[in-house]
Amino acid sequence: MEFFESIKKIQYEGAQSKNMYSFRHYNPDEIIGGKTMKEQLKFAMSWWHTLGADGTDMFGSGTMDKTFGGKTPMETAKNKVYAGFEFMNKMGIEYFCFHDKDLAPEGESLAEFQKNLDEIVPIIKEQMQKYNIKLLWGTANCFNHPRYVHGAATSPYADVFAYAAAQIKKALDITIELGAKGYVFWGGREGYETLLNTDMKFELDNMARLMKMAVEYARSKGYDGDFYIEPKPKEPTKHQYDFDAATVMNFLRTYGLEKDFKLNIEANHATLAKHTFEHELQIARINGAFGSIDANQGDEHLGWDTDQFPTNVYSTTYCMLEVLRAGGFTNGGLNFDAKSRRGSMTPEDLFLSYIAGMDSFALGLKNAYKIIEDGRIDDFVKQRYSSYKDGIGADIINGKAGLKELSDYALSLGKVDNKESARQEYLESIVNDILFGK
Ligand code: XLS
Ligand code: NI
Ligand code: NI
Repeated sequence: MEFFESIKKIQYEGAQSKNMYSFRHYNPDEIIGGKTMKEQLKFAMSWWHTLGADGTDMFGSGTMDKTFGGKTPMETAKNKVYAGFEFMNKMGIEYFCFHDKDLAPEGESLAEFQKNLDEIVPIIKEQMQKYNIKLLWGTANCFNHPRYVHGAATSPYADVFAYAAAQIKKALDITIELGAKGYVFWGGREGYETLLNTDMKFELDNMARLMKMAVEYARSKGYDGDFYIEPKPKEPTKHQYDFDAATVMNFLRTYGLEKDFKLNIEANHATLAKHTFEHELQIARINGAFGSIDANQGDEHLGWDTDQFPTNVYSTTYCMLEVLRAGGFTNGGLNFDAKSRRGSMTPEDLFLSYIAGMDSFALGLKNAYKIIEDGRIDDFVKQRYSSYKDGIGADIINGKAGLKELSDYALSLGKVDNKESARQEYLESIVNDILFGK
């Protein structure tokens, strides 16, 4: 059964093409920076948005049919597998990501949920082999159900902690079974509404405890992939514990988790934290924790996670600059944690949205590589810090000079007038020339 009959496999046609059902910039086999675009970008489909989100919002019901012809929850779950793989195959997407709850209905009990998953996972496995498609990462949805109203690992109630642990164990089993190299923790309800009822230290300790259990369990099963934390400052809780990349690094080091965990940076979460996407990526990179990316974009005018498909090419360029500087993806990739707008409700929109996102990242990759090749920006930054190469600067770096020596040195200087320009506009013009010049 074909679910997207009207659409054929999406091909690369080049920038001149007016066929919107083609890639104009993403040419999977073209080499950029020593690797094919396909290897550099490692695109992934998000199961939840693509096969689940039906346009429901706070003020209205769904505008899209995401049942894929299923008459029962299990039939729908099965059809989603076939529809999802048909979609990925037509898009030329080689990876996907899931929450446990995206794959199968929860049923009436945990046992039933696990039984349902056991029925669906073999079908996924078979489709993965058929299409040569891989799992980028798995995760457990420990935030939707009312039992998680006060948190999962950070719930004050031990039974809830145990339930979350059970979900995570099963999600890890599936992740390992499907051969992924990534497992994500996004703490949807791990945060607080008011400190008046919250023991923050206790909750953070427990959050770390559950992560440690996950690492121990997965390693004992031979899992050698990465664990990721996905920072987000707010939504759904008022204050999420994984606020931003820097906060998460501090958490990981406090609890000795930094060897097993890296970061999964989402563009829209950076926006909510009032950081740029590239800021969050750079924090991850300079801390040796660059892992994976949730590719989407937010809206500067709105205060929530709009999860739009990324089309801002400046943003994809600065993102890919960070990815290239980090040496590229290893176990991670670019997961489209993005959904078509509520008004873009046809199956065609799904394809058009992914094409837009993939082409925008292809442009970003090409631009980022050009910026590095051009070299003027890197040279400028290098030059800017060159006073630390020799003389007193080198003494500071090598630990030869302390406050006493620096004081003696400064007294000998006379006036220090700093008239070195930071050249921001010049640098921004270089970027524009590279992006839009011929
Ligand atoms: C929500 C998050 C979520 C994670 C996976 O804002 O982005 O979708 O990526 O649980
Ligand atoms: Ni995300
Ligand atoms: Ni998000």
